[in-house]
Amino acid sequence: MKKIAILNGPNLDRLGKREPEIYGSATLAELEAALRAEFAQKAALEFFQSNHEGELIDRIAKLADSKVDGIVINGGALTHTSVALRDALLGAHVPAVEVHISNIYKREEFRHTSLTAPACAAVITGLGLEGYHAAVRFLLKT
Ligand code: CA2
Repeated sequence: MKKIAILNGPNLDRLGKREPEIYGSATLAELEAALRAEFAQKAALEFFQSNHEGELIDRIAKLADSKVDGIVINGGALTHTSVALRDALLGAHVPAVEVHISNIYKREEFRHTSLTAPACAAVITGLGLEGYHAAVRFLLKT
């Protein structure tokens, strides 16, 4: 069974608790439950959220060492700022899909640039939480 890690960056622990008009009303725990329900028997899912850039980088390195099969990453605002996160993904040599709940291209201009996207096989933006499901489905087929 393939092992897929789902990583969420800064402030995504607030999902469902603030700004439902942008990010919806489901919590991160509900997202995890929905993914576990869809992929039970199909994938071994591992979840990690951190508000700290270094913790995300450390986790990516550990996942690479443990030969994870794929990474789904919503880097939150680090997407737009973090060369270090991009380097961690590039160095991991693990297929990754970047997910954004909102459509970053319909929002402020500073969100239109993703530093991490070039380190990923694909980017899904604006599908809401369905983007995470689509990302796992894709990674299971690669
Ligand atoms: O649309 C996305 O998924 C984002 O990655 C979310 C980031 C934002 O900085 C990116 O530009 C796009 C922000 C995550 C904050 O999430 C919250 C969720 C609920 C309440 C407050 C923040």
